[in-house]
Amino acid sequence: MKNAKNGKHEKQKSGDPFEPTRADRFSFGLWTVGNPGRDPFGEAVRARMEPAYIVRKLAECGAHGVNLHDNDLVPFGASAGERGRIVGAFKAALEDCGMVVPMATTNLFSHPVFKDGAFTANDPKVRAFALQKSMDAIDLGVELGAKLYVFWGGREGSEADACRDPRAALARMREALDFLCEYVREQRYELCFALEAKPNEPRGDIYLATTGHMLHFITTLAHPEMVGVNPEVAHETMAGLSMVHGVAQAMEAGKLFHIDLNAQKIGRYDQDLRFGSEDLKGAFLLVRMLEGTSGTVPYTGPLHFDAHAYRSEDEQGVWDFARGCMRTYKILKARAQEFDRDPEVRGLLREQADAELEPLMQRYSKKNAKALRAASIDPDAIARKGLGYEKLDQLMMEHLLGVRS
Ligand code: GLT
Ligand code: MN
Ligand code: MN
Repeated sequence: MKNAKNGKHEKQKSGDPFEPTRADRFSFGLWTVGNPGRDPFGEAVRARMEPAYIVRKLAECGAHGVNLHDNDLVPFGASAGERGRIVGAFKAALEDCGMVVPMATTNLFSHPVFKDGAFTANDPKVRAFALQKSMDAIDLGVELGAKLYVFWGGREGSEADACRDPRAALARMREALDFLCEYVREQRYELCFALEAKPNEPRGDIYLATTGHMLHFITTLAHPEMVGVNPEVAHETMAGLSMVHGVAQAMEAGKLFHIDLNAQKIGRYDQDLRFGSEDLKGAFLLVRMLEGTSGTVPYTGPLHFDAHAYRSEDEQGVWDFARGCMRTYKILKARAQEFDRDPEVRGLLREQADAELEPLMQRYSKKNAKALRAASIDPDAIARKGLGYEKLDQLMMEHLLGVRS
């Protein structure tokens, strides 16, 4: 519905506390709600939607942002004239709906030229083409107002591992990112990079398989301050890892620049399911940490849903899916707030303190080491004491199941 004062599309206030608003910073990719349901075994089940239409529908659902790959908007090989027309129409739609583009990225995986990777391909012409395409896509992202730029190296991997030493792949990846950081600096763009890991699919193995690998790799770059991570629930779960622990490490390092929220069953292909629809406990703990409801510093960046509707759905199912992602996030946030306010939970979580021992462990000195050695500690007495984690976890379950608030 159009606001009479500013003429922009706006959602009506419903009084429903879980209804998403612009202030929630929720975003979707054009490729997410626009996913036509094609998979390796079957054709598309939904028609293509125009980017401007997606923007309008996402705004109606309460999202504040829309993200894109270069070719989600401008077709591969489009002329300068076509690009200008398409980008102009898209900007007008954004303006009309009061929507923003928080993040942009490059499609370095669909065209067959990238069959051996992009930045890590053995053919220098492919690597050069990937850099050309990335510089153009960065210009596009900045033109649309993006402050973050994601690199997901979907094709940067191998099946026949003898084709290249993985160390050469890492060196090429570093060279490409250093090159693009310099490009951004020279253009004076206000843009940071976020690296997204995935262990496999579409390649047998993808280099830099997890958020942890990425965090170390960033320290080897020429401009580590410009580069952070974009962890995805599905990808960390595919690797059999805890998303919450990976995100915690990224937050602690000041490197959580962006996040891809979705859901995933362990041991499956990349499912990109509606946020919270699998592993509800993991989703709860993730939202609790992002929101800092236990008193820690919250994440304040974009909350991006990198997911898509089931293949069983028509267009209505796509918008049900989008609303579902956002509502579940907000419901989990409310549950996490209640959980961390619960006196019984607080009692169980009360930090154990030891005024004598803790100062001795904070920093090594000969004196501290001597005093620590002399301290009397009874390991058997400590071992006999239960920690109450069964009770704590059950309390969390009951908050989650809505019987305790
Ligand atoms: C692709 C992938 C996602 C990435 C996107 C960014 S594209 O859909 O599966 O995980 O985040 O390139
Ligand atoms: Mn995924
Ligand atoms: Mn992703």
